[in-house]
Amino acid sequence: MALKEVLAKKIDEWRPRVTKLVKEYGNVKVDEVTIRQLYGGMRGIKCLTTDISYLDPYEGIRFRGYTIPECLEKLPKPPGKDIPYDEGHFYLLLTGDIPTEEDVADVKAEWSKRYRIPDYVKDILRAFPRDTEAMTMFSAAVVSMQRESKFFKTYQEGKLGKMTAWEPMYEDVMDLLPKMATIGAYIYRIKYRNDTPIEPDPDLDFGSNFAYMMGIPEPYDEVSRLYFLLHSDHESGNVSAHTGHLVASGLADIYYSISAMIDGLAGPLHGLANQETLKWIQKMMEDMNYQEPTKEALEKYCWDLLNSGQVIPGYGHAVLRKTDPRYMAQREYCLKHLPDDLTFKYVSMLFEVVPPILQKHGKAKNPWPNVDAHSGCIQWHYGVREYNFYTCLFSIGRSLGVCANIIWDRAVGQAIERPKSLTTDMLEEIAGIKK
Ligand code: HAX
Repeated sequence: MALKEVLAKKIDEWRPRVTKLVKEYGNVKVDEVTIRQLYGGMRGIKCLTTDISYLDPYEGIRFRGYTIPECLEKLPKPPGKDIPYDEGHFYLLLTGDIPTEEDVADVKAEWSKRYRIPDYVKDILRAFPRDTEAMTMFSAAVVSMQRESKFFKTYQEGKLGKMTAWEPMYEDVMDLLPKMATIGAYIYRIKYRNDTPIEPDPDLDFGSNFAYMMGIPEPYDEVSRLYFLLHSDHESGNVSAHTGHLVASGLADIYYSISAMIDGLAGPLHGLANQETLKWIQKMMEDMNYQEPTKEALEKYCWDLLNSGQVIPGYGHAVLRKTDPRYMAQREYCLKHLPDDLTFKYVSMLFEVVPPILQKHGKAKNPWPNVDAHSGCIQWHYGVREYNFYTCLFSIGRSLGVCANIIWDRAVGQAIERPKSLTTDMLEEIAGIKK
């Protein structure tokens, strides 16, 4: 059965569960909210729903109930390769089922028709001054394609029904996702490779096509598939996923929503952390004359950073309380494929050195590394050395999960988001400080 039919069946089965919860159990209390949480980025408040992924603080992410090692083992892979198709991972995110080879081939065939980006997108990208941030170009390219939206067209024609709204959203997602790889690679080639874009090859899978359009030989296809899978989703509350969901909740189409998601990734506490980490490590390597790292030298380096009031990039997490399994998956890749890479040796030794230091420092609730402590090192090894591009890679991966979430938002009729605000006066009253 084609993906859309499988999804339609799942949606029909799912809706009564949501309806029952809201109608019969709508007043059941889920959580309480404290003043600390209101000022503290709403940390830990249980106020969103998603079935695409769940982040356990001690176990890390599960995509549709599967851990990262389980996904890497169970999802279909291209012949002779170790890392699964992103097409199959998207199928899993969307349906909750591990796809067959045939299911993956269907998605691959759908995407292969849709890799090419319109000429006007190329013109827009070319019109940017070359020193424009890659993320700015990415966000603008995606929103520029809004005129293609079938969801928006359906709305304008007055045909957007609550029960059917997911269908044009699904079509938009299938149009946009393959283009995310093309836009990313296009920006890379015009900005950093002397304006030499490479057109997509429709016969290739998502990760291989990206590697091909980047102009980087194997095993960069494996690196790309792995990177996109690992970054695809992390529940709904992180800045990028939440921004995408929030914008879509106003019934904006996927182009507005994913452009906003990209903007949400751009900050140093979120998606930009991967380049900040690599920058920091490479400065450290330079200061140590590119010698093999020693524990003592790294310890001093970390304490100097902390004592200057800065955070150790790539360490800590708002939810996780153990080493991020996305970090571990990349570490395993490096142990297998690039054990002698000097940057990896630094990354590896920091893994030994930083957690005890952060514990001693006593501030960070989670002293362990997150995904961003590792990813830049692999990209650098394969020749992607333009730090500012790294968050674009994150954007391509994250769009897989955010798109799956937004289709389901429309399928179960998620309402427009509108939490309530309070003033400082009101909180002082609630706290009993002021009468
Ligand atoms: N180094 C030093 N101090 C740290 C720290 C780190 N890596 N992580 C947290 N802290 C500090 C915080 O700055 C905070 O200090 P103050 O009380 O003085 O403000 C204190 O510890 C408590 O913070 P927390 O509750 O443990 O962490 P938060 O939930 O507030 O923030 C962050 C989580 C990921 C933003 C944080 O750990 C951080 O800044 N890490 C470094 C940047 C980074 O790696 N970001 C990527 C995260 C993964 C991601 O989303 N990628 O997209």
